[in-house]
Amino acid sequence: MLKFFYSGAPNPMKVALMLEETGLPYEAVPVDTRKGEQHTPEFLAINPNAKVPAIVDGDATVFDSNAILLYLAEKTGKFLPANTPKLRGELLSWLMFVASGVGPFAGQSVHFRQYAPEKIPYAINRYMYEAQRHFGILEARLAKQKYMVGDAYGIVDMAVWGWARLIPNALGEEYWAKFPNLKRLVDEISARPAAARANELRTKHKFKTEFDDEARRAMFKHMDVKVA
Ligand SMILES: N[C@@H](CCC(=O)N[C@@H](CS)C(=O)NCC(=O)O)C(=O)O
Repeated sequence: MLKFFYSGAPNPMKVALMLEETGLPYEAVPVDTRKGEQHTPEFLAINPNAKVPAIVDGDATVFDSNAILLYLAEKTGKFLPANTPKLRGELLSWLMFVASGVGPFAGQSVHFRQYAPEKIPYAINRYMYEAQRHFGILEARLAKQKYMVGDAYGIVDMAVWGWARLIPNALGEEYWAKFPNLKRLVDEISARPAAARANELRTKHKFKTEFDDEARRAMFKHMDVKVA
């Protein structure tokens, strides 16, 4: 059976949503990143980048959330647009845009706003600006069409859901007002039974909730190493 290595964080949750949407049977394997379980040799053999999510499906190992979304969509033939060059081009562009832009900038915005030991105005301003700029590009797209690619709900919408629902953490609660179409999409997806099941999954395993020294050492390794 397909194994899904996960935690309750945004990138694994997109994959949980997709697994629940497809109905594929899977075994959820918790990786408690606040306890450092992402750094074990067994997990590094699955994802050398020491992050969740990852999946093992027979002899296929896939890491990085949007790569997994595409793999599962191709495996099942579900949640993909029609296979025309135009829509395929849009699918790949938006999937990579969410992976390389939206996720990292929103993630850094959360980091500098909430976790960095010092509040550095330059860093907070840069990442909030970039996170807003990226969400604004999604918002403009969704003002023109209901879903991100083509005319049906698909894997790019799931990728967007993973991060856009964290807008209150990445930017602040009041920012929803700037992104009404993103909010519409997030609300629509969150109301789906598959999203409810994906959210429920994290309650099935007891992940560490404290963000203490052990968690900081496991997730912010740069704090112990001086490179600059
Ligand atoms: N590009 C990767 C990023 C994965 C990622 O950053 N995962 C976070 C959770 S959302 C994680 O595992 N953090 C633990 C750590 O950084 O040690 C993806 O899209 O899957």
